[in-house]
Amino acid sequence: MPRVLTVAAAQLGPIQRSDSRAAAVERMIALMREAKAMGADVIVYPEAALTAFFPHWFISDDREIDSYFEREMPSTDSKPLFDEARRLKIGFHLGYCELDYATGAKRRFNTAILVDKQGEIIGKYRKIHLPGYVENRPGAPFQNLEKRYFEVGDLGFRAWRGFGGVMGMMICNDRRWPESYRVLGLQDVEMIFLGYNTPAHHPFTPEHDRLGHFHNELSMQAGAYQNATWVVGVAKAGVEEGVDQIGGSVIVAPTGEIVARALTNADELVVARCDLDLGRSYKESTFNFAKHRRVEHYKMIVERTGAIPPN
Ligand code: ING
Repeated sequence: MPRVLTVAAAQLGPIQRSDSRAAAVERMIALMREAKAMGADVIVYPEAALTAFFPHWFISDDREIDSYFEREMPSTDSKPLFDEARRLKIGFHLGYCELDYATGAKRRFNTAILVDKQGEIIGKYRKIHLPGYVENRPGAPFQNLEKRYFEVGDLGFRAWRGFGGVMGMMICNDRRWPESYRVLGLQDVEMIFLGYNTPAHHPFTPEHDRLGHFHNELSMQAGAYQNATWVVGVAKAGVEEGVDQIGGSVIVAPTGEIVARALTNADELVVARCDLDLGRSYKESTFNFAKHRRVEHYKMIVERTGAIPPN
């Protein structure tokens, strides 16, 4: 019996600072209803889907920074999303900014959760690869202050059983790092959900601008193929607080092929029927890690120690 999951990538257009969380949730619920009508089992929302991507500008006031974070999940504003998902019996992946007090101290994370069709949180991930920098760079047209506003995720890359398969998560810049996929691949992941906020312009390396979409797809197609897993990448797109962000949401098969993609930079649903067994033949042949992968024989020093590998 094939394990086919109908997946809806719910790309969002910009969310401005003046837009309320309630307005963002309303947009997400509209996409959720459309996804359900198309038979979707799970809907995937972007990174930081409840608010504007505030790491793009400098905020000095601590309380103002905290205003972009959720103190609990479901939060008051996101509860309607959980309620509607439960009513429709559809699962979802949601990126949001998390305030955590579990250790007694206040900690801020760039977080994502996976919620099953009963509205229960299956798993949580906190972004590990934080791009950007800590100190404001006033000369730049916009910032990336994720290293200032977030701590490095402390939950690792974990896979969970859900939706009849093995599911994993990562967030945005994580998709550019092969380790993110491989750690999940070593857990036999079959589908990875990720959201992103990716500017079209790179202030400090403008020569990279022309390859933004190529690198977006390359990263996810390589990760999918080399770990025989589905990858669902979902953008927050369009001009958000003056920063033009790429769209390009995609659903990538374990073969590395893009099976569906967004055509706009607005709210847009991208739907595909995903056979969770499609990666099996690769996991049993080309990417049979037990048979072919030889970590103990890799002569290169994994950490950048400057050592020249023996010839
Ligand atoms: N954004 C960007 C991303 O990784 C970036 C930052 C863009 C880094 C391009 C390097 C190159 O897609 C987030 N939020 O990680």
